[in-house]
Amino acid sequence: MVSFSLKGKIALVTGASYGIGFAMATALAEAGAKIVFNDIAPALVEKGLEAYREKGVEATGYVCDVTDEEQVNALVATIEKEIGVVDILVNNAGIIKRIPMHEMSAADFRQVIDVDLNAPFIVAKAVIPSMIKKGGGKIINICSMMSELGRETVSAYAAAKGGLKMLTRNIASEYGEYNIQCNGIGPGYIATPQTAPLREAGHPFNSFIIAKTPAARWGTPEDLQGPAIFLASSASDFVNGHVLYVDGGILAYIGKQP
Ligand code: NAP
Ligand code: GCO
Repeated sequence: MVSFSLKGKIALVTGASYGIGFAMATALAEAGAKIVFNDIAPALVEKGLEAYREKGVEATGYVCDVTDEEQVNALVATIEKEIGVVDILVNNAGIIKRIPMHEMSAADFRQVIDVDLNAPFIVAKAVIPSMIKKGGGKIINICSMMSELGRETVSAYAAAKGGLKMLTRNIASEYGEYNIQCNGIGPGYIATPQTAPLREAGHPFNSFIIAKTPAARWGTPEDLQGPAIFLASSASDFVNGHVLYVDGGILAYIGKQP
C-alpha cells in the first residue's frame, strides 16, 4: 500500500528556524519524522526551538554555517552520534542579493553561490556515505523559479538555483543505484522574510506576481508541506532527479494579455 508515513525517519532541514524550512520540517514531523535543523546564529536556533515547541514538535536545533565544510561534517557526526543516521536531508538554507549584475561585486556573487549551491553539495556529501550504508535516503534541494527563469537583479541567485537543479539531477544519477532519491522543490513566489521587500505596500512587483500567477496569489510556506512529505516518503521511491515546481502555475503561464 502506498505510504506517506515518515515514522522512524530522521530529517535534517537546513536553515529551518522560520519560513519555508520551518513549515516543511513541521509537516515532516506531523508525518512521523524526528526533526533536526540548523541555523547560522544561536538566536535563530533559539527562536526556532521555541516555534517548534509551540507547534508541539520535538525538534533538535544546532548552530551551523552550511557553507563551512568542517562545521557541516561536525554537525552530521553529532547528529549520527546523538540521534541517528539522517534519512532525509532538505537543503533549504538560502540567501538572495538583488543587485543589478553590472553593479554586483564578485564577492557578493560568490557569497550567493556559496550558500545556495556549494552548501547543498557540502551537506549532501556529508550525509550520503551513511545513507549508502543504511540502504537508502532522500535528498530534497530547494530550488526556485530562478532554476528556470531569469529576471533583473538576481543573476547570482539564478546561477546558483539553476546549478542546484543540475546538482539534483547529478546526485540522482550518481546515487540512484544506492536507493537514494534526490529531487528538488521549486517554490514559486512565497510570502516569507526573503520576499518581504517585494511585497511592501505599493511595490509594483506585488501586483506583477499576482497577475503572473494563475492561482492569483502569493504562495505560503504551508503550500510546500504536501510536496515535501511526498518527496521524503516511500510514495516517491521511483521519482528521482525531478524538480517539483510548486508555483501556482507560473511556469505554465505566458502571462495576462494587456
Ligand atoms: P528565509 O526566510 O531567508 O530563510 C532562510 C534561512 O536560511 C534563514 O533562517 C537563514 O538565516 C538561513 N541561512 C542563510 N544562510 C545560512 C547559512 N550559511 N547557514 C545556515 N543557515 C543559513 O528564506 P525562505 O524564503 O524561507 O527560503 C528558504 C529557501 O527557499 C531558500 O533556499 C530560498 O532560496 C528558497 N526559495 C524561497 C522562495 C520564496 O519566495 N520565499 C521561493 C523559491 C525558493 P538568516 O535569517 O540569518 O539569513
Ligand atoms: C526574486 C525572488 C525570487 C524568489 C523565488 C522564486 O527576487 O525574484 O526573491 O528569487 O525568492 O526564489 O522562486
